[in-house]
Parts: sequence; C-alpha cells; structure tokens
Amino acid sequence: RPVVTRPETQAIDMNSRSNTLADRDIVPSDQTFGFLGLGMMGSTIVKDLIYTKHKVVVWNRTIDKCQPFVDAGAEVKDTPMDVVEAADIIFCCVSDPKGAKDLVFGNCGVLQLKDLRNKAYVEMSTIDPETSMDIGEGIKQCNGRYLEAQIHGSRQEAAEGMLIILAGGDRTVFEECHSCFKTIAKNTFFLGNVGNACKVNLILQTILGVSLVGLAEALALADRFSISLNDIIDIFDLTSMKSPLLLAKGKEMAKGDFNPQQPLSHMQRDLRLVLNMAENLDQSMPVTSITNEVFKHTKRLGYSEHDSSAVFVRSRF
Ligand code: NA7
Repeated sequence: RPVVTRPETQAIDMNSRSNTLADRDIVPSDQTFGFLGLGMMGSTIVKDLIYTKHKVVVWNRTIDKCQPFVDAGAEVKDTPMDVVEAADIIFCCVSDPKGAKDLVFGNCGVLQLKDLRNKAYVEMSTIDPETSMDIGEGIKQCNGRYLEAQIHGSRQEAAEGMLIILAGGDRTVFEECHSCFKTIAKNTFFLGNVGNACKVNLILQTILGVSLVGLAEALALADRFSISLNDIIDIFDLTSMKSPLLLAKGKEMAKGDFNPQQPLSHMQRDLRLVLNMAENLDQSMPVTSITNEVFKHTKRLGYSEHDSSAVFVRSRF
C-alpha cells in the first residue's frame, strides 16, 4: 500500500477575519460564553467571538491550543467543569458523540457541578439525536437549559462566517445566543424539540456523502478513458447538475488536493450515525450503506484526516 502523507495541520490565524463580519453590525451579548473544544471549527468560531467582543472562557483537552486565545483576551480553565462555573452559556464543539458525552458525564465534566441553575449548555459537536437527548436530559436534571446547535458547513465556510446553524431544544437559549450565531453563521434555524436539528444535519450530510461518491466514481471513469478531468468539470459547470460544492470538490479531485475542509473521518462518522438512525426505524438505505463502505475503505487507505474528496483516490483503484 503506498505511504500516504498526512495533511499539514494548519495553525489558526488569529488575525484573519471573515469579510462578512463588518456588515453584520453585531452587538455582543453581555453574558459570559464558555467554549469546550478548540479544534479547527472551535478555534475559528472562538476567534470571531473574541473579535466581536464577546466575553469568552475556553478549555481544550490539549491545553497548548488555548494559548493564542488567552493572548487574544479569553480566559482559560483547567477542566470543563471550571468553564461551566465561570460562564453563563457554554458551547461544546468536539469530534464525535463519545467526546461530547465524556465532556458532560465524565470526570471533571459539566454535570460534576450538580446545580446548573442559570446555566445553559449548547452542543455544537455533530451528534445523533439519541446522544443529544441524553445530554439534554442530564443538563435538565441539574436544572440547566439545553440547546443543540448543529453547525452545517465546511471549515472554509466557518472561516467566512457562513455556517448554517440548525438548533433544537430550549428556545430562550437560542435567543440568548443570537449575537454569537450572527457572528458565525449566515442562517440560523430553530427546529423545535431536541433531536430535530441533529436529524436535519445528518440528513444533509447523507446528501453530501452520496453525492461525493457519485462524483468520485464518475471522474475515476473519465480518468480510465484518459479524458481530461478539467474538461469534464468545465462541461459539468454548464449543466443544470452543477452546484458550487460539487464543482469545488471536482476541482480538488482533479488536482489531487485534499486539504481538509470536511475531514473524511467526519464524513464517515456522519454516515455511520445516519445508518444507526435508519436501523432503528427499519428504514432501508442501501446507497448510503455502500457510500459508508466506500468512505470506510478510504479511511483504511490512510485518508482519514484528508478532505472527504479524497474518496476519489479509492475510486481510481
Ligand atoms: P478537529 O479539528 O478534529 O478538533 C476536534 C476537537 O475535539 C479538538 O478540540 C479535540 O481536542 C476535541 N476532542 C476530541 N475528542 C475529545 C474527547 N474525548 N474529549 C475532549 N475533547 C475531545 O474537529 P473540528 O473542529 O473540525 O470539528 C469539531 C466538531 O464541529 C465536529 O463534530 C464537526 O462535525 C463539527 P484535542 O485538541 O485533540 O485535544
């Protein structure tokens, strides 16, 4: 098997700003916002929250990642529990449902505080509806308020303040987060009960995953015929099938540039969550099942941390 080079980890540029921020006329809430998880998404969001003058308290498992935010004016805490103590509204943005649950139910986790009166917890990590309901129940049992706020969009869209927020749960929390959501997103939807936003997010991810595998297979076939991939993309651009995302992903596949905007491991996680949801409903999803297998295999080839468009590499075999 060829050795695959991991994509370079890009350091967060604390000085970069999305062009959209200047036009949004943001009046920061005077509440204190906690933030758990400073990965690529979390970092980008917190950077913009600090820029728009929100009071922010942060924590990250790898503590070194907090330093640039402290330099920019945030406070750092040693544990998730300490962040909850110091903040009014706490956002969480980590890799997966297990990480999200650990931060709430684990050692030094949110629920160690026991009394969450006057606190609100906002889950931004991509999770399934059951996990969200479990977290929501735990928070409510300690008298806290809970909102799931799933963030739909790529890392580039996060950097441009162009995410879409899909929220469900406590409407008062949704409203209190208005200035934060306005900072990071172009659209925000309140979808009712806890679980609904997770379902909608995962449904959108299903469309994305299946589309990417279709695109990769078609381009791989073109490649076998030695037809220029750039020509295919130029013609595709003139058709009614075109979409900005498929055009961008097609270009990345043609160039072999898999800089992670939507990491492949996240895409496969989402498909796994979708299939679990469908399983519980006896809903048949044969195409999504195969799509999941394709992404799983691409992960095994070493492309977990690359962009989801790296699925093209597997299609070429
Ligand atoms: P990244 O850049 O892969 O970052 C993942 C973050 O999650 C990072 O801060 C990790 O901490 C943290 N993490 C992962 N597992 C855990 C556990 N078990 N406990 C605590 N913290 C954890 O992902 P993105 O920022 O692109 O995406 C984050 C979410 O937003 C994801 O759900 C997307 O779908 C939407 P580390 O720095 O490794 O110590």
